Amino acid sequence: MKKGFIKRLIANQYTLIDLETKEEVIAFARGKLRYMKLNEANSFNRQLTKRTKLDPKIMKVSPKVGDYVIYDDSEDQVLITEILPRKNDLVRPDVCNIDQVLLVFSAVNPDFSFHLLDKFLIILNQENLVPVIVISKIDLIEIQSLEALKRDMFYYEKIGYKIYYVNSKQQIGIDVLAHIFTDKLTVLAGQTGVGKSTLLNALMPELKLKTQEISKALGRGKHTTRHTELYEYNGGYIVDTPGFSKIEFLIFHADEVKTLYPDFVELSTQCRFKSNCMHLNEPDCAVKKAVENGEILASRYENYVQFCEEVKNQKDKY
Ligand SMILES: Nc1nc2c(ncn2[C@@H]2O[C@H](COP(=O)(O)OP(=O)(O)O)[C@@H](O)[C@H]2O)c(=O)[nH]1
Ligand SMILES: [Mg+2]
Ligand SMILES: [Zn+2]
Repeated sequence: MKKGFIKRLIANQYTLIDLETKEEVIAFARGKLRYMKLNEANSFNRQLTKRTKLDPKIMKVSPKVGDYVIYDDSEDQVLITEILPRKNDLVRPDVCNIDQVLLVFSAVNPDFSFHLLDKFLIILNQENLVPVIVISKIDLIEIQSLEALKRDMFYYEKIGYKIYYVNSKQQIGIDVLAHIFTDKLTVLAGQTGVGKSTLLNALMPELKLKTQEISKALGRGKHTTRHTELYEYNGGYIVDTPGFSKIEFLIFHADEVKTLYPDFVELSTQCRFKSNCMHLNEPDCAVKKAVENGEILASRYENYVQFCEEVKNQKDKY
């Protein structure tokens, strides 16, 4: 029984890395669908169960980039025979087993938004994805404004998030970022124009060439050909296409929001109503107290209240 890791998919052809020999193997999947156990109630799972009547624990899916698979090379054509359980799963990009998401925000142009940051953090938390926050274009912001931003961002550092500041154009802050990719599969995310491509090029100057070669090799059909690829970088992998281009909640109940704010969860043991406290209008709420005395960033709480509203209002849509 040989195990491999899928690093590339072009049309129906998979490139595996054998886990033992580290050699590349070209493989195919017999038929289109495979069985897989989904162990978590993530949104991917919810989407599938909405559409199908199958047991959500056993689904038919195709292998995809990021999968660990069992393959059979006893015949001429190497076949993928089984997909090992996934720890998480994305549709755009079509990649699974992601270790971290590089959340890119620009300091300006577009302006930094705490609302967007908190929203991304909720969604990633819900999908069991670990964020690393990168703030780009620090060369375009006044020094005082940058210091004010860093002061606010210190709150996020305190509650456990990693934050990096870069100027990708002049390669500033890139060196310290480089080590975070080792042994990990990383996806980039962030609004258009925040500097994701520029950051990737700063990390991998050879990348531009590579993407050009690939589109040439794929020719005109590139828009219709399925193509997902991982780039090797510093002992890890980076996904070639950014994710979360359209970010929307897949939260159906307002009381789920509080479970996705780890800082609030920790404090809720001190709320009168413990984990039942919504931190909105309840008496003796430790979260509201912490907001009042400045221990919780005011914008973080304001966004929380807004998200609860948003989730309540979207109910009509479903
Ligand atoms: N001054 C400055 N400009 C940047 C930086 N990062 C990106 N840009 C510029 O911002 C614009 C959008 O960057 P791009 O990488 O295409 O953003 P993407 O849409 O997230 O991929 C481009 O004009 C970049 O040159 C940075 O750190 N400093
Ligand atoms: Mg881009
Ligand atoms: Zn509370």
